[in-house]
Amino acid sequence: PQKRDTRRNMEASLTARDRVGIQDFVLLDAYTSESAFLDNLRKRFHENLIYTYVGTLLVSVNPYKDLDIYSKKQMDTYMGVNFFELPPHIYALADNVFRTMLSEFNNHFILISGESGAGKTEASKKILQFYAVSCPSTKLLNNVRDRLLLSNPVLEAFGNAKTLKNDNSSRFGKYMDIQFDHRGGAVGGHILSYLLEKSRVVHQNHGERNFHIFYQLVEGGEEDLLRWLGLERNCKNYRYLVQGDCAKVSSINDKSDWKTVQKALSVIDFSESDTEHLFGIIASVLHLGNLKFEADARGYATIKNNQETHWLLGIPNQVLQQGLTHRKIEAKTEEVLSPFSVEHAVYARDALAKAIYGRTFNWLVNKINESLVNQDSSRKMVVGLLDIYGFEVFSVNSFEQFCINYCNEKLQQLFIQLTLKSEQEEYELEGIEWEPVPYFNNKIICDLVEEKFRGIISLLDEECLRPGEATDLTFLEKMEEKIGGHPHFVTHKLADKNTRKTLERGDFRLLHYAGEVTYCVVGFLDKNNDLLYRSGKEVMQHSKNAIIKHCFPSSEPDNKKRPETVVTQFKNSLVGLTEILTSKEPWYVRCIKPNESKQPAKFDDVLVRHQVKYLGLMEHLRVRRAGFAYRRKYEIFLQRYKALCPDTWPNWKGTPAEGVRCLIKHLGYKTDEYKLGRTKIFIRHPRTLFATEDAFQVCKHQLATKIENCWRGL
Ligand code: AOV
Ligand code: MG
Repeated sequence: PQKRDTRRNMEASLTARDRVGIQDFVLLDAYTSESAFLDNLRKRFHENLIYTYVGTLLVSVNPYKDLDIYSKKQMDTYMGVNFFELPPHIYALADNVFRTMLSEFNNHFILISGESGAGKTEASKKILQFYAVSCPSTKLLNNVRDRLLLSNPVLEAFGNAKTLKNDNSSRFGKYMDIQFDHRGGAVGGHILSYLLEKSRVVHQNHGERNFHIFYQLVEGGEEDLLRWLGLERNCKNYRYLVQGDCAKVSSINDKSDWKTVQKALSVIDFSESDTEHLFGIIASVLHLGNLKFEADARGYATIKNNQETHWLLGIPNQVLQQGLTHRKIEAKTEEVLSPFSVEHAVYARDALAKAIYGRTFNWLVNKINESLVNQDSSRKMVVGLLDIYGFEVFSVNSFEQFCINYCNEKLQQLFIQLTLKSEQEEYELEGIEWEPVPYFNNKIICDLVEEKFRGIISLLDEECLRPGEATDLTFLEKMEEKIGGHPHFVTHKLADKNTRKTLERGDFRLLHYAGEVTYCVVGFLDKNNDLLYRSGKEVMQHSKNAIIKHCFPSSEPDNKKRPETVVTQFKNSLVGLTEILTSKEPWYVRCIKPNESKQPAKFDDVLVRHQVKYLGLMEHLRVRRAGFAYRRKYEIFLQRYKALCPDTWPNWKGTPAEGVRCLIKHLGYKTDEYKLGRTKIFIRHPRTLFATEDAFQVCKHQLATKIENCWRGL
């Protein structure tokens, strides 16, 4: 009753439909018009109603200010209430996923998408927080809950950074399984991380920062710790921290974030020596960045200053010096050391810094996973949360943006396949009358990037196999030759007169589903090869730092066997991710960025309209509106609700389809509310199913009481 009261109050305060718009686009009168869609979104945004449904899909517009809608009280309000009965909320979605999982004993995932800064990471955190509060709690479960929650600040510290688009931009992809037992207790978790943007360790564009953890350590680290690490409390002193010229960010408090991370590490089972080694590595990367090289009389590199690095890494100074200034080459029967030029040594130093950081990040993810392992081996169900880097376009875009935008292209493809494509195919398959809704299928762009032999990835890898001969420019020429005619690909040479003005000679442009992006080809080969000299690797094997020792095992295959290129590894990991996702029930949060200046209360029509378009929201709405919100196999539907009809309870003798027909007749379903397909029942509106579900709950309760009374009587 308390919940119903809250609901009534909310409804009362939300009476003026004109003011607050409509909470589900499916109910919008002029539903096919993009302007009406936009009007509704804008109206609600200005009333601080950032969430709106399209059926069960949640649209979220970033408010860029703190709203008082994430309190414990709000969580309580949304717990266990039917989806459409309260104003739209991320908690309603989380709760609905949770309860569906519990009633159907299956696995789910929530795909959170939208461009950089649209609010994906925030949304994923809200969902996790909701589960942390709403799940049953015991001492053991609370322990898991705390670890799940606290894995976030740690991973964000090491994997997020300020970019021009977002002060807390995810620079890695994250997929997290939250595991539940049959009662709904959170019993464990597992995180998969995808391609960390390692290049940021050694280079940041103007207005951007390195990963948060570096600034947290320098700003927040205790005096003793800094002294021990040989660091000074001044970011300006470190070459790896000054290139973006914005060490201080008003929205970020590095000092207090440092404290949060410290606390989190202790909860996630990090021993004192783990943290010592971890921060030894972070500091050593900073020191590594400050290493300077000089040319000796023969023009070879020697190290000018080297105070702390070797000590922090636990590597003899001589060994480190040699490893940074020479490479090992195999001659016929012996190995010879070939000295580097200064330029070459700088390159090798940066490569080593990136490798150290990248491998430490992977170690960190593994370590967190160890602490989240579910101790109970009984069957569990999962809700997967996918929060990946959003589509991004900067004034100069490089290999990193190419990978990130390719990843978004793949997720859009998955969304299309799971909603627009399969939904429409299912109606056809089930023999339901259907007027097809046309949509833009971005498969053509995915193919352009990943097709075997002639996709961009294949061409890039091919060039990477020709060291000495191939350059970034030959890669560009190869693309022009092989895919020059593709409608989504253009270069300076291929462009018409007008477009040519907007392209440099070393650029190529892709027409992504979310817009055009011009990539500068410089660095593509190098970043894709991600070469780390063997001597650098071997030097690391001397380390006394336990994490480094673990990250650079001596059994690692050397350069003789060619490792997979960065983009191919990434492509394969995305194939794996797609497989994980398609085995689960999908739910969607589509995040929208209201303006480019990160300001509250500013709704840029052109920007939002563009996102509504490319996120496929209008098409999704059309399919939803004309289609059916729910569908269940006859067997499953009958099994769950058969107790509601005397003819089907306790056992129905005929076919499941006949049973369902009998059941819904008894329940009084109206003919326009449902359709019967070949294997499934399709229900148009959620409210129909909710009414049935409510009746079922009452019936279940009555049955339980009856049984209890029986026992008492006995
Ligand atoms: P992203 O994950 O989608 O971008 P975030 O979730 O990091 O974007 O959101 C960017 C910023 O917007 C946050 O740091 C908050 O300041 C603000 N914000 C987002 N959602 C909310 C909300 N619900 N309430 C209040 N403020 C919010 V990227 O990781 O860049 O693709 O790679
Ligand atoms: Mg993010």
